[in-house]
Amino acid sequence: MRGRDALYPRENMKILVTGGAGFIGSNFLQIMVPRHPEHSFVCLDRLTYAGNPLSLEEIRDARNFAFETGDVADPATVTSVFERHRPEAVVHFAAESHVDRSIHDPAEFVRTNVLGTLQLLSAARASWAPLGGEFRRFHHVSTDEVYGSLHDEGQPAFTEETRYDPSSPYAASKAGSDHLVRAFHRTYGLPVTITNCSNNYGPRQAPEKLIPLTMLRAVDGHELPVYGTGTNRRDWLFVDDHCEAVWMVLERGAVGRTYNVGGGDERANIDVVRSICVLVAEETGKAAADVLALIRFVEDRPGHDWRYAVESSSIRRELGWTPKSGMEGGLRRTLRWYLSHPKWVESMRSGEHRQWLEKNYDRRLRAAADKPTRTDP
Ligand code: NAD
Ligand code: TDX
Repeated sequence: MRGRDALYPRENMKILVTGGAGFIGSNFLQIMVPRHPEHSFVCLDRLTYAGNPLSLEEIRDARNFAFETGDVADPATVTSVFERHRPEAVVHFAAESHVDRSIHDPAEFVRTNVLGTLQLLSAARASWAPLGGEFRRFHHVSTDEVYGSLHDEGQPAFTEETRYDPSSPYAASKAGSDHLVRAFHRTYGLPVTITNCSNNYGPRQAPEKLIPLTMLRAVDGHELPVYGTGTNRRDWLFVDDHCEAVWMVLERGAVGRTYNVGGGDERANIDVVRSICVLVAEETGKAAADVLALIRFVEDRPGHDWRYAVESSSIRRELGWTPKSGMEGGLRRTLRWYLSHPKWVESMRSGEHRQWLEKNYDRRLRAAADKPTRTDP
């Protein structure tokens, strides 16, 4: 389906991908750079604790790929990237993305997520306005967390019409960025699209998010922190399925539209953690009971959203997207990737990561040690 709004027939698009050294951005580039030799890709990334050049090793020397180190919130950097590379499309992944860090340092989230998005929108507007915006696209990658929390299991999943009600500073900053993207479309006619996706997992995710944190600590025999009672629920999607959704929307999504993207695989955190324990035991030869015994229920995340579930019928119906990976296979693939990339793991777990573990977990784990161990919520 190549409608009036289609990105093509442009054959040689220059696509600016922000945050491409992070989890989802690097998986996106690893898929799209070799698949689309007719396009060229420029990655702009500040290489924070979440970004890693090793995540782009396989495509580093590709003819249709270039890398720029820089801050999306710095106007001079963004202007210079637009002037030198003249991108015709932007896929905006760059963000401070960790809810727990946003609780400790909300200002950095507003700077990168709100002001960074504003700088990119302004640069795209300035660069594309004289060309009328035809065949230009600004795709903004956002989250289901903008909708806040569902409160019981019977409540219908988030749709594109659900009212924004963000809980954490992270979610509030992403909500702010979504509003700016829509405002640039309504006010200046910038050709934008947005996706709001549920929780991703897969290779190259920074080891402070639940799934890689649990996998790597279980392999090392360290305690596994589960917030509260572990009954909070998330809707999980394998990262490649998210990347395909973003590409479909970039290519064929209607201008001005938002598409929700969800895995439709909703699980309680404690069930995810237990599945990982069993998987780690299978893949490493440990006894499952020993790995499961590492679980600790620790002090809850403040403002912890209870349940996310995303209704993705628009993107399924209109663009034909459907997730391909089931969670059991996806988790095993993910664990095997971490086990076979020790250099990457080591580079992500250096100094800064250790400080984060101390700051977020030491007190919680000490308090949990004073209570009798529980294996059930
Ligand atoms: P990530 O934290 O793994 O990666 C973020 C990347 O952005 C890193 O490479 C980092 O170096 C870069 N970055 C941070 N600040 C920057 C700045 N000021 N300038 C330039 N680069 C900067 O994040 P992720 O999990 O890959 O998420 C990517 C996007 O997808 C985010 O916008 C996030 O809100 C959204 N999202 C993530 C999930 C998920 O489950 N991870 C789900 C839905 C939506
Ligand atoms: O140590 C932990 N223990 C724990 O119980 C951590 C790190 C998390 N959790 C819980 C909190 C959440 O209910 O696990 C769940 C998943 O936590 P995260 O991996 O931190 O993800 P979440 O907070 O759900 O946010 C993620 O999905 C939406 C991404 O980090 C966001 O960028 C995305 O927008």
